[in-house]
Amino acid sequence: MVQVTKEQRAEVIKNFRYAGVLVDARPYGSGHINDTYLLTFETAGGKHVKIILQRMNKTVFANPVELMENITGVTSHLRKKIVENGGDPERETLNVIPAEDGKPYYKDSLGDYWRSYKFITDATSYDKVEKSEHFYQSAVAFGNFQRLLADYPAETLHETIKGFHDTKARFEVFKAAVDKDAAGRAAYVKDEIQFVLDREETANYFSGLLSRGEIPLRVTHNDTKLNNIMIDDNTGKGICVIDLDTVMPGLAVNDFGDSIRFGASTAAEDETELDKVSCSMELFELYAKGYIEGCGGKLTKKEIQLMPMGAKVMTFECGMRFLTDYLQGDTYFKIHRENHNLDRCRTQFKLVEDMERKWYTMEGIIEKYNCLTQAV
Ligand code: ADP
Ligand code: GN1
Ligand code: MG
Repeated sequence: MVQVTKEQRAEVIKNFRYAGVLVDARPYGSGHINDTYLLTFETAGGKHVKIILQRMNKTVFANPVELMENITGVTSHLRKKIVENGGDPERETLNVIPAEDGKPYYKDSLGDYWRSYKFITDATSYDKVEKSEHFYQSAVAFGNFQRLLADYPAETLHETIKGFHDTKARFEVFKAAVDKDAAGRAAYVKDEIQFVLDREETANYFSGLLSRGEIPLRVTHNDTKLNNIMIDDNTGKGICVIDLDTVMPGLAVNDFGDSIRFGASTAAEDETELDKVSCSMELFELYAKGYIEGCGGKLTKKEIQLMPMGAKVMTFECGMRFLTDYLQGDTYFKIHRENHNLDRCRTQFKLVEDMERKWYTMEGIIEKYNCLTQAV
């Protein structure tokens, strides 16, 4: 997407209901999709108030209005439950700040869509596990999120990205990208292409189970990276689940798996020294324990049993998506250096291989917790 100009940002800021005088505005966060800014306002009493402002990615999200309908629906539902449970709805869920016209977004004169949230203070979103306890707490929080949305009317949710975790369909898109070779890069990545082609069964695994009714479709987050959760700086608890763009009907095993892919890796998603990349079984176990606890008995035994497969499928899918984007000329994920998507793809495939090696260890860990649950 075209860079945001200062004039564009100024127009947008004027059109939201903010109190006070703007004293600072800067790019913020390390998401791969939206353009996020941190704004600071000084109010009449001299207090500094922080705000999140985001330009939604219109290449990725075809219908920002429907997307915001999902977010206002989900956050109102969460707010109600948080209040009922005696929690603090200002910090434990995202709070949308309306535009001047009362809508939950603003469409600027260039046709870009923007939205704004209250900034969650005294909390941090981590790109890497710094304390293993944080990872455990993020698992409890993502599990709670799943539980709190268990009675959300799924049929009212728009599918913000069609077939988002339809790994089978993504495999077909990948093959088409190889055939088209739009950026002329296929010859450089023969090994990576072969890695994907050798794993068609992995790509198809969940679609078969779903169509046979062996696992349920639930309201899920679908992008459960560690940096999509705010960890409270004082208590170390997962205080708020953020980045709700992809909340849609999906699989709980995929939510579990995506967290493992990102947070249980011993290295960053774009690490270039592949020797550093492996899937930590200690972190895998901690997350499994926290997620099962957080879901509070809502998961079936079959879903729990499939958790290692969720980890492998999500990691494989993500690697395949990075490689597809590399082949298509880096049009989807934001990149910050040459070959960035290829570097990301390689870490994911290294993790998949490591999970394949550690398969029985992962199954053993999950079996242990599955025996402890009351799930059916
Ligand atoms: P992307 O889809 O690009 O990943 P996110 O919605 O995850 O965008 O936002 C990017 C980053 O901005 C997050 O990782 C987090 O650090 C920060 N952020 C987003 N919303 C808030 C919020 N309400 N309060 C504090 N930080 C936030
Ligand atoms: C994107 O938005 P962000 O950075 O949290 C992507 C996820 C990928 C992830 C890989 C809407 O997540 O699906 O798993 O990058 N989000 C979207 O880091 O495509
Ligand atoms: Mg994010």
